[in-house]
Amino acid sequence: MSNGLGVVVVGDSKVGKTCLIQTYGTGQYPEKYEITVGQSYTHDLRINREKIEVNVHDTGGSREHSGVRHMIYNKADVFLICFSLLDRKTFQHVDQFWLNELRRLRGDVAFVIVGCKSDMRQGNNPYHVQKIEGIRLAQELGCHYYECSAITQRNIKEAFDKAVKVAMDLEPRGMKESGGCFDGCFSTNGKS
Ligand SMILES: Nc1nc2c(ncn2[C@@H]2O[C@H](COP(=O)(O)OP(=O)(O)OP(=O)(O)O)[C@@H](O)[C@H]2O)c(=O)[nH]1
Ligand SMILES: [Mg+2]
Repeated sequence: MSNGLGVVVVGDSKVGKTCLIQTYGTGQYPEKYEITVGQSYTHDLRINREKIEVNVHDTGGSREHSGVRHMIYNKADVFLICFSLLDRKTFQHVDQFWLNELRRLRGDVAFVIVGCKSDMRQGNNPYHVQKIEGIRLAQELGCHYYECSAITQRNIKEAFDKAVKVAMDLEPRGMKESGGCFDGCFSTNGKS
């Protein structure tokens, strides 16, 4: 593996991490679900005309893969913490489990929160997570927040670009410093 910039993607099992990464890399939505243990991909990104090599590391969300996952954490310059917009439990785990784990093992980490599967989210479903709830969590935690869909490709490049810029210190980590980037637009009131 080269010395590029490391983006490690974490979150509960089946929230959509692998589909997000593969759609980002290839533009193709994976046809079937396969559990991830650990997988890495290299992409070249252009930021301010500079070519940046980005190593994206996929991880498995299940507890049984935590050993492999913890080794991958050492490769991170920034984390994407993913949850499913269709499953409130996975949203609660963002800070209650994932951020705790990252801080315990890596200290003061840079991260971006990503709500996956926005194509299926319903405004009147109490199990689904609404945009304002994601924004509020990002405001509390002082990070950027994106809602993405691997099916429609909505916001995927934007989320990865932002993570890379945060890792390179080209942009603040989020809300506390800058007003925050929520779902691809700058706003502090939840509207887009
Ligand atoms: N509607 C919708 N479904 C999605 C989306 N992304 C993923 N899925 C579905 O969600 C399931 C899990 O997707 P994965 O990307 O494999 O989930 P994962 O988070 O990588 O899961 P683990 O590897 O087990 O940790 C699959 O059946 C996907 O087809 C999306 O953007 N929209
Ligand atoms: Mg996976």
